[in-house]
Amino acid sequence: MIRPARQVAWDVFCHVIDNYGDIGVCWRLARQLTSEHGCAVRLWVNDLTAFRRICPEIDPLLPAQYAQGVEVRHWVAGFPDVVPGDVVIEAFACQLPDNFVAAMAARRVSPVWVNLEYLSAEAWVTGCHTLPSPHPRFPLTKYFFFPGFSETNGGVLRERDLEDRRTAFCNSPEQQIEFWLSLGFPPPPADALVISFFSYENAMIGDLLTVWAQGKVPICCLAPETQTLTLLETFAGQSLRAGNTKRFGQLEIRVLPFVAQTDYDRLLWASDINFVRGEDSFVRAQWAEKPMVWHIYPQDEGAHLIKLGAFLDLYTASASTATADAVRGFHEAWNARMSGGEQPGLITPELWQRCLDALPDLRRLALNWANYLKKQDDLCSRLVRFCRSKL
Ligand code: TRH
Repeated sequence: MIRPARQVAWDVFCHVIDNYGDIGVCWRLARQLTSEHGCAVRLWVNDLTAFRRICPEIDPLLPAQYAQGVEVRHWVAGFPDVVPGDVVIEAFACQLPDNFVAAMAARRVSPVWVNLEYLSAEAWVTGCHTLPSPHPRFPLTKYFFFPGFSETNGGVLRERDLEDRRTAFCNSPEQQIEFWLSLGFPPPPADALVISFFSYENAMIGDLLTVWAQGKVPICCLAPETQTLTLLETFAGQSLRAGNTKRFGQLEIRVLPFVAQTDYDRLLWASDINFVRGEDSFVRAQWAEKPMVWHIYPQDEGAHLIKLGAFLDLYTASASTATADAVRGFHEAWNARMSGGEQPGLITPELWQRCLDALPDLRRLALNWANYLKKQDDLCSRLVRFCRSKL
């Protein structure tokens, strides 16, 4: 491929381990590098089928294609001999192909090599952010880039036009109606609390849906068609698929199709509360400026609970004790895992009621948090600046 002169060439490597967060983050980054920073981005992805779910224009059968200005390459075994770009990003410590690393070392000027790490609010992140690690064999240095929630680390992804797009959507009943119809549903009932519901297979889903069904507040639960469908079906006592609407007391469940990433943002903006998971939906819920519940990706020996606690400490720092307790209590229950597996029975009507009572405060908290984050540079800008300083 011929690239225009002076355009910095980036290779971004994404190894999808499971689900959609790895590609979710890499795809956002690749688009932003291209559209906002004028970079020529080649995105290597091992699983184009997963990619297609968040970006339907991807053809999983093509070894190379362009999508939204990004060159997308299928990362397969038997990696081709290509000339590495000026910057190489390995996302989430994915292992680069050996011949590619050798080609990096063979370049006249070594590429800037960055391992884009997982997002964490833990304090140690700042100390490790941008630390170099020399390659044991080649004259190459890899830098660790840690996303986070302060000026002293890598920040979080945020497109330049995100705020404008969100505001335009939230102020436009027409756009919202069009959005609901595009999902195959009418707008939710006006008196219902609208909850988007994206989580891992959490044994407490049934308990929570029961609390909602038997509660006083009408709830419209928007559940994307994912692996949690089986648990929803167990609760419903019937099979479910995208397009279904089912009613249980005060609870209406709508099973949504899995939508493109840009539409997922709209879903978060259109909901009153967002249940999210992993990394990317978790960040997007923060930009939606709505109360949220995070189902963190479970790690061995409960490491994720430390990560969860670190985030909640920051997120609730300005909250009243009652509000902070409601947030923490619900998150602890939703993320509870004992050595034998998840613990049903922790989600109670009282726990949920504490959240409902705190809702006005939770809305303020979400807004304050987003305003705090908005004062900082976004991850992509920080990454570009860092890489430029090493070029
Ligand atoms: O899917 P996730 O659980 O992803 C991951 C992976 O498990 C990964 O291995 C782990 O390392 C990481 O989490 C922390 O959750 P996440 O990060 O929220 O990614 C989901 C993506 O899917 C996000 O980009 C939003 C997108 N999405 C859509 O595009 N459409 C949809 O309908 C939904 C529900 C999500």
